[in-house]
Amino acid sequence: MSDLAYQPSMLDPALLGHGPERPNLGPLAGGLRRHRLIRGAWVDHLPGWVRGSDQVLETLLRGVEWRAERRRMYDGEVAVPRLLRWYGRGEALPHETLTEARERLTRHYAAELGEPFVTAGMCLYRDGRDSVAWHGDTHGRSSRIDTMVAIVSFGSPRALLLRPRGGGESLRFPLGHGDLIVMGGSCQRTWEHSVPKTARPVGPRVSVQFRPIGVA
Ligand SMILES: O=C(O)CCC(=O)C(=O)O
Repeated sequence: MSDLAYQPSMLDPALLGHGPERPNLGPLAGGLRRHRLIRGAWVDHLPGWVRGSDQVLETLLRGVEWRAERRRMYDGEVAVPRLLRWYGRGEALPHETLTEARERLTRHYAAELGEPFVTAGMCLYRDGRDSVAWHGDTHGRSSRIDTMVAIVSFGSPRALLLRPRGGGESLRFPLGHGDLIVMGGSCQRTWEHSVPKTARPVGPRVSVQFRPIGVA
């Protein structure tokens, strides 16, 4: 994947020589800001949760077996506009910071979620032409119950948009290198989210989505 050049952030403290050398996670409590949405949905947002994230991104770009998928559309088939990799229960994640992130999220949300984050879905947006269309994650239990999907973003900033199902004004969350966003409550059933294409010249972005088992 040599064409996926990512320009390391010159603001990354690890590169300025006075910050952490290794990736590490900031505190969740006190840092997360909750946005309460209509219909029992909410979004927690914490920019810059993963510090020193260049190393994680490098591992994700070079070390993950990314898969191109195709899906049926009308009477033909189209390429899914992003690359994908799914890590199921018990499968080792490609970087220890991701394993730690999943554990920290599980601990932080234990009382509210009542079960651990288990799976990690990953998407690689190679450039601004890659995207994900409006949808909710309603393929599993999330079609019936309140749950959470926690997303950690690495690489070029992209916007995650949210809008109420059936119409309404959309909200925009800019997701930058090392940022965390958690969609909770009824969000997957009552709202939809998307990452639109952009004409801006953006580099690669990897989204890591942690979900409880049976949520997809
Ligand atoms: O890129 C993202 O952060 C969102 C990915 C997403 O919505 C999905 O894979 O269901």
